[in-house]
Amino acid sequence: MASVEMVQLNPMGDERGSLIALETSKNVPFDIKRVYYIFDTHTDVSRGFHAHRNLSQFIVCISGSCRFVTHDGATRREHQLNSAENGLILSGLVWREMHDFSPGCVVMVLADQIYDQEDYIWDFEQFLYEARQRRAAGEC
Ligand code: T46
Repeated sequence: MASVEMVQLNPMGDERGSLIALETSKNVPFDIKRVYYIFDTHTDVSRGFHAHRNLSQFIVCISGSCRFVTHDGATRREHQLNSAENGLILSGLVWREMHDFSPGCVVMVLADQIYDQEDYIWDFEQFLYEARQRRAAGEC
């Protein structure tokens, strides 16, 4: 089942500032096996341009902003990631691209699988083909 969902996170603030906790089963809907973060991206480049066959991710732009594009095989969506108080949850077969990085943008990603190069689909037509196959099989 492919799914793309933007969620609001609740900061626990006091006079010193803000803090957001991400916890499995509380606001992260999977067991976290890997965390990575994307930073120092040049503002004139785009990233991603692939899908994953078996991966769920929780994506938070913790500083700066970028434009995140998703495609679930039927619908293309654009998401402005510009707040540490928003999380983008992707699961199932979802194409993703990242564009328009601001200077100093930091994107943190929690994932339910360890890194596996074999999980990537780099070709958009192949992605659409596999997404259609899954839909025909009633998987999404
Ligand atoms: C995604 C978006 C948001 C690793 O060694 N371990 C890792 O866990 C990852 C994610 C990457 N790498 C290596 C592989 C490449 O040599 O780091 C290099 C850059 O990775 P990649 O080209 O996949 O980065 P992005 O920014 O295009 O995409 C990444 C994730 O791969 C992807 O799953 O959803 O961030």
